[in-house]
Amino acid sequence: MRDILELFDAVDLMLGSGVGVVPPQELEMARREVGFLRRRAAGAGTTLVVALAGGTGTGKSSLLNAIAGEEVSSVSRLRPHTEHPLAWLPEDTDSTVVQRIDELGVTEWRRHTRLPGVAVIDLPGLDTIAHGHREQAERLIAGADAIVWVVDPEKYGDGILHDEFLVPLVRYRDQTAFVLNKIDRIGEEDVARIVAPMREVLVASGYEDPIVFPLAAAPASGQPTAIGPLMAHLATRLDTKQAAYGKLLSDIAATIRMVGEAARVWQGPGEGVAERWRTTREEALAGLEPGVGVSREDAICRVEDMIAATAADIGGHVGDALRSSMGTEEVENVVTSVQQAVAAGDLAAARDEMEARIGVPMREIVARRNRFAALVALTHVGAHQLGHRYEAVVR
Ligand SMILES: Nc1nc2c(ncn2[C@@H]2O[C@H](COP(=O)(O)OP(=O)(O)OP(=O)(O)O)[C@@H](O)[C@H]2O)c(=O)[nH]1
Ligand SMILES: [Mg+2]
Repeated sequence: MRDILELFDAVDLMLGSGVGVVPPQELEMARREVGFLRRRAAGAGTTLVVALAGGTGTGKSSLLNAIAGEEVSSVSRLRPHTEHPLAWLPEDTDSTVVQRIDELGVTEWRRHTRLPGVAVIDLPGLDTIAHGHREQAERLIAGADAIVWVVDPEKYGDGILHDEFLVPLVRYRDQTAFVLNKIDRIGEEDVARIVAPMREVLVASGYEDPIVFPLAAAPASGQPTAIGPLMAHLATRLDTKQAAYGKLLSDIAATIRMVGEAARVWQGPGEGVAERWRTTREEALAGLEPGVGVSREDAICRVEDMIAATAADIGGHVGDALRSSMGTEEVENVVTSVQQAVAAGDLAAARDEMEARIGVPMREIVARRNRFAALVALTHVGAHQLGHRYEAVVR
């Protein structure tokens, strides 16, 4: 794959060939997701969209204000406070990025010239929001290029936030940074005492080498403390294109894996299907020869068993399709007709008929599935290849 548009075209082709292979609901979901990712790709690499996420009251809005150097987001001692996401965008933000944020349902905007190329979205606390809003917050996190996860000395070990958000978001680990806020409330040695176990938990959950910025966005007195390293990380260390493409490609790869799993392409029949059919066909034909003494029922059973075994190997949607397209009645009809040809001494015609009515359609179903599996593998590899091009790790 040479560029991301070529990858999207290949993914579209793969999804197109997934009809009848992937359950319709999953296929539709993947189509929608890929459409969204395509639009996201249009502006990727121009503005870094950073989502501020974390529990309520950890100081996300305060952090945005500290980054902005002025009050752009309302802060309160009362919990929960921020109800709707707020976007802080560079004046010259690419229109496709504006459209992407708009599409994610963000209605509150502030413009800035302070940190060129960086947009920040302040989210409501993830542990307090109602179901519909939670979905929106999840989509904003998924739709951002990078995530800054904010904790405070009280909330750094929240098990629910960890299990429900940090664990599933681990594939964005290269685009995620952590902030331990409110360090003015604790002593310097306590900072290390919190950061060390916090990093350990994150490493255990797959965040290989988590970056943690201890700071105070809104200390009880004075100016924000130790905000510089985070600002520098956003402005320079987090390469916009690399972060954007890394996350985008990880999302594409995840969607490809999702449809692949829905179609069960990772397991399934290998080359054995053709061989198994040939053996079954010949045994059934031999059994139908007059005088052999093997009953017609036996031939039906053999064919049915073979179809059932192949359908079970394939599993899922395609397995069901195979089973229903070759039910007992169809097998009985074929065997009856084949038996007549065998009785008339025309073994070649009998074999042809078995081929035409069972072998060929069955192999077609399997081939359709295998073609789809190949496209899944091809696009998945393509996403990783492109990751190399952009020097981004695709998870
Ligand atoms: N001491 C201290 N207090 C802070 C700091 N940062 C934020 N706070 C206070 O923590 C409280 C919550 O801050 P917010 O910024 O509203 O928190 P939030 O994460 O946006 O909360 P939600 O909008 O409810 O999700 C406020 O009373 C802030 O003044 C800090 O660095 N030090
Ligand atoms: Mg807030």
